[in-house]
This record gives sequence, structure tokens and C-alpha cells, in this order.
Amino acid sequence: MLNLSRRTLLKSAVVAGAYGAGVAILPRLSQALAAPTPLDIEARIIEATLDGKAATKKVMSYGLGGSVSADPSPPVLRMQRGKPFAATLTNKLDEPTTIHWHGLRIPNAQDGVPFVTQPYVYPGDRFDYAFAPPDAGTFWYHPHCNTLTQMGRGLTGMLVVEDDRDPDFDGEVAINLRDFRLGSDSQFIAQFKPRDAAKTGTFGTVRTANWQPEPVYDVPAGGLVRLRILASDVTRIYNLRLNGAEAMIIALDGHPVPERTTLDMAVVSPGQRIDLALRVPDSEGVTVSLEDIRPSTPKVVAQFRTVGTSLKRNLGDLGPLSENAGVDADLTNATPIPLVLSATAENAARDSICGTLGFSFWAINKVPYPGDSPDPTAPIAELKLGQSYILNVENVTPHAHPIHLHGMNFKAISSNKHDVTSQVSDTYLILPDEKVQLALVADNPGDWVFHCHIIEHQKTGMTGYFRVT
Ligand SMILES: [Cu+2]
Repeated sequence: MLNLSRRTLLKSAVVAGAYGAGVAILPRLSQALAAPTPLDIEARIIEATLDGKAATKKVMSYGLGGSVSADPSPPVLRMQRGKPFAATLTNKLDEPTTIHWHGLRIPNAQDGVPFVTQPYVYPGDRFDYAFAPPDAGTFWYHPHCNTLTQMGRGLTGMLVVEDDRDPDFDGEVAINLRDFRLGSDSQFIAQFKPRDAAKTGTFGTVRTANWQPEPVYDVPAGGLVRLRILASDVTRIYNLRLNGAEAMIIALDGHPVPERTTLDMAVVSPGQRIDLALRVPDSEGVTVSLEDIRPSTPKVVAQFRTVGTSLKRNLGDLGPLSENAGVDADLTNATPIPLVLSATAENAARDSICGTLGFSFWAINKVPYPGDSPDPTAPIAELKLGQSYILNVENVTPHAHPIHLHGMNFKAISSNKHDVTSQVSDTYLILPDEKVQLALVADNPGDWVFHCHIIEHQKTGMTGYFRVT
């Protein structure tokens, strides 16, 4: 059996290469191995063809070291579990920005939330980030400043934390799912409609994977391929399935699943990740489709084309992923924190220092947050370092909310809507009328933001923060 190591394959443009519109693009999966010197990350404005028709102006993206890439999507950053990582952000936008490392349990000062954990990085300025990621898995990075515009225009990159103990795959494809709001002239249109912000959020008009409509990736016939999938869209919730091959769910939100199951359909909401082990069909020239079936009509988001002679691998042979820390909450002595997610009657514009949408539609415990600034709003709750807590989150709105906690992980321990597992996570999609209990240990000191990852909801009130001291 041919069983090349992942690293060998990553150097090959043949396996897991991206092919869009007939143009081969090198896989950028090994670009940023843990760096002894800081990685030079630029936030920049570029032109890029996103809809397959014409160049879109004022796309925002990340680039490395002043380089210009043929691929407009932000580079996939790779780091090693427990090894020091450093990056210098240079802001080449025409507005302030920051980088938040979504899902990484790192020191508060590295968390990238302006005026909560760090100052603005103004145009032309730099900011140094340095940390050692404690968990292996699939994560991502994005700004936490004027986020609807900056993320809506493209500042959302994938981040992979590797562990040498992870099993070998025959290939790997990182897939960043997101929409862009473009008009018929391929240029950006208004990022949101207030009436939609008060409901599900405003959807994009052009759907992409890695900034391409329906890209096709070559994968080795009969092989086991790791698909790392991120929903970085600011609004869309995906119901993903695979058409034409079998796959196993091996990790959710970066963390290994307690029990592997065959993929039927998986709900992945803004901010969430899913890792699949894809068993590629044996015959050459077969196409497998990754489809979104929400609400019902299947939409192909990416495709995989089999190449070569079958490697004849078995999903059952795949060893376990290296373990991450569990959430070891003391449920007997945990302190409950009630958190009611609601709509707010107050629709007046609120001041914000970091990109207001001019409305407030949503609230946590009846307080609509004015923006990304903690002032004048107090923390939702003050947590004692090392103590266990149960977030009793209740969604009294008619819409689903992917609620995300910075800096610490949680696990659901009960829900009135479905069975829960001991899955470790940082983002939970709470359904309408759902009551969920999220257990956590307040093991990371600092001010940690808690917000809906439908960015219009976040930016119109559904935000707050916990203070851990
Ligand atoms: Cu929401």
C-alpha cells in the first residue's frame, strides 16, 4: 500500500492542488510552518475575481511577507502544537484592524479584540503576536474590528495546528466556505440590509470555496484525504453532505469527536469547523461533490476528482487524532450563569468605536452591546480563575445563533432540543427556543468576548464579555 506521509504530499502540486477555472494554483498548505522568526502578515486591499466573471475591487485579504500570490484567499497558516508561533501584522488597509485567532486558547493580550485586549492597529502600523497554540486542529483567524466590512470583503483565513502524532493521510484539502455580496458588475454592494440583520442576517450573492465558485481538487484514488472545512461566512449556516463517496466526521470545531460517525449531513454555522476523513473512490476520473443542502436544493460548493491507481485504504484503519485537553468542569460545584439571547425593542443607533451598523436589534440578558468596546457596558459576569461554570443559554428568538466564546473551551451538558456529547468546542449553534447548558472551567485570565458569529447579530447587540480574574 502506498502510504506517503502528509508532509511529502503537501510538497506535491498534484495531490490536493486547487484547480479553478482551469488554472492550477499551488496548494498553500505548508506555507507557514512554525516560524522561529515572526511571520510577516499583511492585511491588504487587492483586486480579485470572485464570481468567475470580472475582477472585484477593494477585496481585503491577508498576504505573507510582502509577497503577491496568484491565489487571492488568505494563506492557510500552519503551526505546531505547543511550539512558539510569532507573527507581525502590518496594516495596509485604510482603516484600523486586528487579528483574532478563533478557537486558540492563548493569553488574553494575544486575542485581538480592540480596546478589550489590545489597541487598534492603525493604517501603516504593526502589531506583534506571539503564542504557543495548546490544541491541535482546524482553527481560523480574522479581524475583530469593523468586522462586517472587513470579514465580508475577505479577511478570514484558515489556521491549522499540527501534531506529529496525528495519523497520516494521503492528502489534505483546506476549504474556506464563504459568500461575497457582489452586484452584477462584480463589485461589492451594501454589506447588509437592516431588515435582514434583524432576522437571519444578510446573505451574500456569490458563493465560494477558497474564493472560487465550485473549485475542483485532485485527490488520490482509493486514498484517505483529510478535509478541513471552515464556515467563515458572516451569515450562512451550511448543511453539508458528500455526494459520491463515504466520509467520517473526525473533528468538530478543531477538537476530535468523542465517537466517529459516518457523515450523513452536518450543520456547520459561521465560525465552526468540521474535519472529515474522506475515503476517495477507487476509480480514476470520478467526481465527488461537497454540497450544501440548506434549506433544500443541493448547491455544489466544492468538488474532488480522483487521480491515479487506487491506494485501497480503509476508513477503519485510520488511527485516532492526537487528543486535546477536555473540559474538566466540576459540575457539582459549578456556578450557573443565566444568558438569555433575545431581540431588543430598541432599534436606535448606538455609538461604537469599532464599526457600528447604526442599529441595535439583539441583546444578551436584555443588554444590547454597543459595539466591540466594553465601555460603558460591564462584563456579563465576573468569573473566578480555576472555578467551574455552567452557562445556561436560552434562545428566545425565532432565529439560530452560533454563539462563540473567546479564550476558553466549553462542552454542552444538556439541551432541550437534542442529545449532547462531550464534544469540546468554542462555538455552539443554539436553535430557536433552545435551552443549552455549556460547562466550562474559567482557566484563562482576562476579558473574553462572547458573541454571536452571525456578524450582523454581533454588531447589533448580541455581544458581551466575561472577566476572569
Ligand atoms: Cu445570531
